[in-house]
Amino acid sequence: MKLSLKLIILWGGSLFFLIILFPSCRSGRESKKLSLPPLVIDTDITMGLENHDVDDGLAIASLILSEKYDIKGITLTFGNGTLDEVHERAVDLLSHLHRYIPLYMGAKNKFSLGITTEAAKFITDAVHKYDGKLLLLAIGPLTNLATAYKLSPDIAKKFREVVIMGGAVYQEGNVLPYMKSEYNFYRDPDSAKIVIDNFDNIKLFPLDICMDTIIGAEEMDTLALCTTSWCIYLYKSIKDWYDIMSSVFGGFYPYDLVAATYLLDGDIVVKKQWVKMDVSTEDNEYYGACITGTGRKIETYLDMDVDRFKEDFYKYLDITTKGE
Ligand SMILES: [Ca+2]
Repeated sequence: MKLSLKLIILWGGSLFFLIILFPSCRSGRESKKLSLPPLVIDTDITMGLENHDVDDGLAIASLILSEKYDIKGITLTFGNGTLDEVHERAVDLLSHLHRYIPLYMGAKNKFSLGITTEAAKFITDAVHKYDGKLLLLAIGPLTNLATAYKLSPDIAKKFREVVIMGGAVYQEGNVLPYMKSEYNFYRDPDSAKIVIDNFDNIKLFPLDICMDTIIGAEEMDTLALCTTSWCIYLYKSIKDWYDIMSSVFGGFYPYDLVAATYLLDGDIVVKKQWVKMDVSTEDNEYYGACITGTGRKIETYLDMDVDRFKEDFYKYLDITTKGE
């Protein structure tokens, strides 16, 4: 918490400096921001941390670089790493993108459900402030969102969209040994169940669509040819994970980036379905699994246009080799 506050104060200072020096920039940028849809990102980013997944970093970067949303805050959760690791990685990414977005510390583990954190508080406040207009992209365990719901149950009906990467509906999961559950839901099934049972306007991106393609050798080779400082940082941040995953899968699955790309280009989706769904909290091989045929109908995204997704990958992550 201290670090994020410090950063906010530091960047707040820089922002003040820029506003004083460049008042014309302020008016242009602020008027543009006013017309953009407000978005909160709830994440367990670990991009750049050795042997850790990179998809949250790609998701956040694409949303920032697109400038299609007014990102009001990023709420942090345990998941791919510890909360402190996640915070450190979020600070690192924002520093490299030279962007100021407030960070809010959230759940340390699944037992944080129901314990008020600055993340849960921020989510409830933001939903009330932007009543009916706020979008949320949830790309980690759902503890922060479920805790926000416990603080203020009315928020469940007040989002414009709650875009979630989580669950495995018609295909096997990605958690050993049973492969019934998907990782985000598995890390906190109670919270996933609260969200699936209660929130309106959910757009669910399960493994069914998020594993339609991989980021493989072609994408890495193209990224390596891009020589902007951003591309160099990005390549360095994801190479280690690519090397680990490519030996098994030929690349890494872009999971969270798929959900983020939907927010930038809804046409990547070619198949969706309303699926009756419950989340199992039973302490057996179905722990955290999606159980279909029971529960509420959830708008579930199942297949993507892979070529279009790959085009968006380069476009929204500013990967260009033009003129070189
Ligand atoms: Ca994630």
